[in-house]
Amino acid sequence: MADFPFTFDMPFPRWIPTRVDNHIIRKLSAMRGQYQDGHAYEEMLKNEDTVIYEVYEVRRPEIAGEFLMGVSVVHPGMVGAEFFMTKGHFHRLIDTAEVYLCLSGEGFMLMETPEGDASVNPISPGRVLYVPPRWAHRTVSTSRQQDLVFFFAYPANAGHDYGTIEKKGFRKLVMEVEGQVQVVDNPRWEKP
Ligand code: M6P
Ligand code: ZN
Repeated sequence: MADFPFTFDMPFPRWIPTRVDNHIIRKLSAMRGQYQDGHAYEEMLKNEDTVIYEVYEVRRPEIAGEFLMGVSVVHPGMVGAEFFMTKGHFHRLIDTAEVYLCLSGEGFMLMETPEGDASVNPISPGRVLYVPPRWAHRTVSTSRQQDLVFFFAYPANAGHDYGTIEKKGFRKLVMEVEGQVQVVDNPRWEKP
């Protein structure tokens, strides 16, 4: 049976799709080892397993030719001096790209390749960001009050590879330094 075209809406101001097949809720406990300040992380977790981000997926069969889509919401907050962020991943099929459209909030997309290239792009409402094949990607929410919300689409057979990132994190961190949002080098990546 052939698939029929379909539509869904992302109503302002929350942008949550009217069609959601899977709702992922990622809490602090799923992020162990990712934040630089391990002490701040453990103290925060003792108090509450805070929701860091949520993904509203519009699922499709995980086969070549299909797209997976959805809306991600990264809540405002910090672990120590580091802003809330997604786990981040390479695609298991590393030669696959992804497209993002920022809908509200503000933040950064951290990206890097296995070869050591790194790119940090600010994102704000209306901005489209293209993640080319081979670039790992992580979103960071830097607003004090607002959720960072964005639409995404990527090949349905791409898959996620979290293991590589879990070892050392991304090469760059987004921190608050002297009251300012700053992108700094991750000390876990030694200098060349
Ligand atoms: C984006 C997309 C999703 C991803 C989500 C959360 O919305 O890239 O594929 O699942 O961010 O990021 P992560 O999977 O790294 O936790
Ligand atoms: Zn991806």
